[in-house]
Amino acid sequence: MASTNQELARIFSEMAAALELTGANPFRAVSNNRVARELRDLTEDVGALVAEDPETAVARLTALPGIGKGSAQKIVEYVQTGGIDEHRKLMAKVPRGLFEVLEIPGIGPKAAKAMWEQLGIESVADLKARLDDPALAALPRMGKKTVENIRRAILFSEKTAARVPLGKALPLAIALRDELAALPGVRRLEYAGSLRRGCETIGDLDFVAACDDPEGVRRRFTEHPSVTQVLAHGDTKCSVRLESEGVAIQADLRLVPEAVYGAALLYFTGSKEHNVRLRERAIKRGLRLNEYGLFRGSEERPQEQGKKPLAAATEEEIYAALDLPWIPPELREDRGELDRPPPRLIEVGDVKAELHAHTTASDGRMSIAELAACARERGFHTVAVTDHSPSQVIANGLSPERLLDHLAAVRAANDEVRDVTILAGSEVDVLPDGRLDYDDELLRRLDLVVASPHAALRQSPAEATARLLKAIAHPRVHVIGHPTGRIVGRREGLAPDMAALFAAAAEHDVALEVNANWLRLDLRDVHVRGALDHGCKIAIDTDAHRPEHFDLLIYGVLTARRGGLEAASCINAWPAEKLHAWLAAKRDA
Ligand code: DGT
Ligand code: CA
Ligand code: CA
Ligand code: ZN
Repeated sequence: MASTNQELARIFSEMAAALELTGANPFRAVSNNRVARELRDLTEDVGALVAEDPETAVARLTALPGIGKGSAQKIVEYVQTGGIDEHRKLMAKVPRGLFEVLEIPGIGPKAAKAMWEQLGIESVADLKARLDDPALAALPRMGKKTVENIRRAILFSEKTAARVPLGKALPLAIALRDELAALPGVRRLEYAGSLRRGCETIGDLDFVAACDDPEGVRRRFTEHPSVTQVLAHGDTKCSVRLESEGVAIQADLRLVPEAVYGAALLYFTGSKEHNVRLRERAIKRGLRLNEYGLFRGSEERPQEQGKKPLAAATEEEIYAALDLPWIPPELREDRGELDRPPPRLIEVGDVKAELHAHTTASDGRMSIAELAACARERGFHTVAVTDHSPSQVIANGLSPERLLDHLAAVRAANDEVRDVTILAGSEVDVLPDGRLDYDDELLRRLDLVVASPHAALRQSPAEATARLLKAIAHPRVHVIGHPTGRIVGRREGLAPDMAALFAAAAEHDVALEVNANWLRLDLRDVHVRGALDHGCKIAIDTDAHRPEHFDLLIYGVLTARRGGLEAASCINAWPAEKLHAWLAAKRDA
């Protein structure tokens, strides 16, 4: 919960590791780890607790099962002085890099200690350099096979230093899920975790399954062609590393009885913070919630006492027993989702228009007719041609003359088709000072203006705010495209005063885009929430340059769902008449 707790948890974990590496009494390491775990799960902020009254805080902390007087006093010391003396002393004894060595799967404290003391290995880089040294394999409990596993683990961690983007993780997980779900005897099987919540990046994949033949599913999972290493192969949990089409990611599979599938799915979907809220709510009702179900009473592990849960088979019945409606996974982030009825979130099937797409006139690969065919295939009533403006030189942006010709071509193509309306629009650059890249006379001739920032994405927040406010206030602008210009995990983009943008967009009746390309997801989830709180309209567009880009829609929809978007606030989900009337009103104003 509060970051002081997490920071302290990290410090106690570090002390535990350092104690092990220096060969201290093992019980001291164990007890520090227990404190770390307590702190991680604690819902009260220890910072506030200590600030209020240190003595009460010590009493409160020592009442917790894993925290003794000494540890409680260290917690107070940290809050009052910003550090813990013992931690500083321990850290001075152990090289920093050894903690990273400990992170490598398969290397425990004893092994790391031996590498350090006997071979002088102080970092992952040192270890990498010694992988072929027979002295490494000759260390106690090491051996050639372990060294090979370490080598693979190091290579893998280099590949997965970054989290995997949603757009790479989802297709992989869907393929694996569908393959496993088709095995005989599988009753329920779904991906859970951050992926089910639609997060923009994914740490690892989590699957939950209930089946009659667990061994068959376990085998297919651990022997899957994309598996490069099996990390765990137990009765109820298997972990593997997968590599497929340039994606490297860990995947966990949990096998549970069908009767508790809902409880397991709920638990492993998370988020952790949402789960904490649910458990608190259960406790207030004299109940206990864990991955085996919702139980009466307050015992630690009621399932081990042979107790029958009140609810466990489905998520719906667990929420219902907590007097809650089922909450869509995308909202399970402890952002107030328990305190208001969940909205009817937008779905891919609600989207009936693509309002940001490129043709061969600028940097797209589709003709106008091909673009229209893609829209028709998806049952859309409208598609907008929005090629780039002149400033986008590399993207072959259209000069005013070329734009006029292009508009005529789009209108001619529109006259040829019956079932889809092809709108003549433009993706106009918002120049660094907020002016648009075409003059007002030309903009007036367009059915739709998407105004997007592409260059000067490192300007100051104040400049970015002024720039985007100016574009929003322009009377011809319908949509602000990818408002910040960020690229997930690679480019931060603009950092304008978002609340000011939302207020202005609501005032000027300008829609803000969720660009569905998984590299962008811009607006991001929390921005969507902020925009909706201000009464803004949202557009979800794929920014298609090729036919297959229409399939990116799901990522924009997931992001918008995380922000709480309902179909009514999404202009792409409006009926044709409503959308066309809204667009025309700006042009005719
Ligand atoms: P990721 O993998 O980093 O993208 O994020 P998640 O949310 O998938 O996290 P992960 O894979 O560590 O765990 C999956 C879910 O399992 C998580 O969202 C909630 C649940 N979970 C895991 N560990 C804990 C825990 O220590 N406490 C609680 N309450 N829930 C946990
Ligand atoms: Ca995960
Ligand atoms: Ca996991
Ligand atoms: Zn574009």
